[in-house]
Amino acid sequence: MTNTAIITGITGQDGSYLAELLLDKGYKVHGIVRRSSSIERSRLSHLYADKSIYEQRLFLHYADLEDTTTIRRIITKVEPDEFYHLAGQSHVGLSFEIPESTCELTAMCTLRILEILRDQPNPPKFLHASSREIFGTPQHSPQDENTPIHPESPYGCAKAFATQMVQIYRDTHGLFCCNTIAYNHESPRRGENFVTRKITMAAARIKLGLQNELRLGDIEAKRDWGDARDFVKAMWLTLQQDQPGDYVVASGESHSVKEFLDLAFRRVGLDWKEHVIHDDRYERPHDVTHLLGDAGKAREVLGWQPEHSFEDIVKAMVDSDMRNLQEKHG
Ligand code: NDP
Ligand code: GDR
Repeated sequence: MTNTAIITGITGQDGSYLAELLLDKGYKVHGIVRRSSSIERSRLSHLYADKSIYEQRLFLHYADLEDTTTIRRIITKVEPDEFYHLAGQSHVGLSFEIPESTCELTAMCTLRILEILRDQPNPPKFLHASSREIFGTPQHSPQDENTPIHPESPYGCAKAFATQMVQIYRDTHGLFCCNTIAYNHESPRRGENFVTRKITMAAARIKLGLQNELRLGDIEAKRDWGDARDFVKAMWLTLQQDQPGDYVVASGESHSVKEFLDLAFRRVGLDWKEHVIHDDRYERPHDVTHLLGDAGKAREVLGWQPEHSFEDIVKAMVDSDMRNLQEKHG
C-alpha cells in the first residue's frame, strides 16, 4: 500500500530533503506552498523537472499557513497517513524584529493544524519540527528531552508553545503527534541569511573576486551543527514508531562560528581573518551561546545515527557554492 504524506514548508531546506526521502521510499507527497511573486522554487526544481514524479507522486497545493480553511480542505481531500509540519518563520535573530508574525505562524498555526487533525475521522501521524531554542540557556549540558523549557527568543517561545501543544494533543486527545527537538542542521540548501551559508557563500565569492569582506555578529557563539539530510531521516523514523514521542536530534558536537569560518575559508585557500569584519547589526538582543544536544533517545529508540561529520558539512557547502558561482560567472 502506498503511504501518503503532507509536508508544510516543502520549499524550505528540510522540506525539500524530506520530500526526496519520502519519494525514494515510494510515498505520494503533497506539499503545501504559499503564493509568492516568484514561482521559482529552487530547492524543488529538480523534482518538478522529473515527469515521472511531478503530478504523479509529488503534488503541490497553495495555502498560506494562516489559511486554515484551505489547509482543512487539503487534509480532508488528501487523507494523509503522515503529516510533517515544517513551515514557519525560522530565523531566530529576525524573530526579535517580527515577533507577532513569528508567533502567529510558528505557534498559533501549529495549534490550528492540530485542531483540524482532531476533527478528522482518521487523523494522520503528525510531526512538528521543534527546536532546541525552546531550552534557551540551559542549566545543564548536554540537553535532552527532560531539559526544562525556558525560551529566550520570540522564536523559541513560539516553538515552546507549539511543542507543548503537540504534547497536550497527544496526551488529552490521543493524537499520534510528535516533536523532533532539533539542533542546528545545515546543507548546501541552507537559507542564505543563516550564519553557515552566509560564510560558505562569502568564502566562495571572495575567492572568485566577487566580494571583499564578510560582516558578521558574534563569532564566539557555539552551535551543535548537523546535516539536514540526517535530520529529516530522524523525522521520518519518529513517525514509524508504534508509540508517539519527542526526540532530541543533535550531532552531539559543539563548534564555534570561528571554527566554521576557519574550515570554510581554508577550503578555498583563504584566511578568514583578512576578510571578516564585526558588524553590530548582526548581534542579537539576546543570543544563546553554548548548545549541545544529547540524541541518546533517538539513537536508542529510533536507531538514528548521523552520517555526516562537521567537516563534511562545511566542505559540501563551500564546494557547492563554488560550483554554482563558477557556473553562473564562468
Ligand atoms: P526554512 O526557512 O528553510 O523553510 C521554512 C519553510 O516554511 C519554507 O518552505 C517557507 O516557505 C515556509 N513558510 C514560511 N512561512 C510560511 C507561511 N506563512 N505559509 C506557508 N509556508 C510558510 O527552514 P528549515 O527547512 O531550515 O527548517 C524547517 C523547520 O524546522 C522550521 O520550522 C524551523 O524553525 C525548524 N527547525 C530548523 C532547524 C535548522 O537548523 N534548520 C533546527 C530546529 C528547528 P517559502 O519557501 O515560501 O519561504
Ligand atoms: P540559529 O542559527 O540562530 O542558531 O537558529 P543562525 O545560523 O542564524 O545563527 C547561529 C549563530 O551565529 C551567530 N551569528 C550570526 N547569525 C546570522 N544568522 N548572521 C550573522 O551574520 C551572524 N553572525 C554571528 C548567531 O548570533 C548565532 O549565535 C537556527 C535556525 O535554523 C532555527 O530555525 C533553529 O531552530 C535553530 O538553528 C536550532
